[in-house]
Amino acid sequence: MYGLDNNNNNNNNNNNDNNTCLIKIFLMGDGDVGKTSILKQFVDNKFDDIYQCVIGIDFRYVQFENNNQPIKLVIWDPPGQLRFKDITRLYYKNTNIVIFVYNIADRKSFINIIEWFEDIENFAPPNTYKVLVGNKSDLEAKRKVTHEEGEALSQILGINMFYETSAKDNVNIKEIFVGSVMNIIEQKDN
Ligand SMILES: Nc1nc2c(ncn2[C@@H]2O[C@H](COP(=O)(O)OP(=O)(O)OP(=O)(O)O)[C@@H](O)[C@H]2O)c(=O)[nH]1
Ligand SMILES: [Mg+2]
Repeated sequence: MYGLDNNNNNNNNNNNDNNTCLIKIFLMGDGDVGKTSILKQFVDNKFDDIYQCVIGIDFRYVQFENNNQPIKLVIWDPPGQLRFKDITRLYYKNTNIVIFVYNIADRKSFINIIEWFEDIENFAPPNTYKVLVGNKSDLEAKRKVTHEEGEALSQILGINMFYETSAKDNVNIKEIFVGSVMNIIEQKDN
């Protein structure tokens, strides 16, 4: 399930442990929704108010253990402006998990999830595990998308998991990564 392999480390790391499970995760969504902030909060436990424009596709490695099984995540973070470009499609061609991110205070970013989703349906493996994330949940006063709408969209699209998060306040950030990874590992073991 979900295209998971053991022992498929590439040459970008020095980890030669054959038992390591490598999981590829791809963040996706409009510019300014908070993809880089979510990744930074997860990996570094930090949040910046200042928006830093990233030109290329960035990635981070995270390693942890589950029942003595080393798990390595490689998380790809493309800028939203690289929308539907062949270059980004190359990265999600062999992804295990896609995290679709919108901003709960920006309705357009929510509507655009449908287009991001269609691109994944067309170019990613059919068994890709999908997560929908409504970020910036701390901006309650500026909310333009209800929690129910997020949940409904995830059901309509057949998305596996839905969360509202705040990269700023560190709400549900660990859950989206660890929760989805644990789910695909359980599926694999069954
Ligand atoms: N209030 C609030 N602001 C956030 C949150 N997450 C990100 N931001 C802010 O939103 C802006 C954009 O965040 P980024 O993480 O750079 O957004 P992005 O999706 O990576 O944008 P691109 O790389 O252009 O696609 C920054 O000013 C962040 O500080 C959040 O949870 N709450
Ligand atoms: Mg970014």
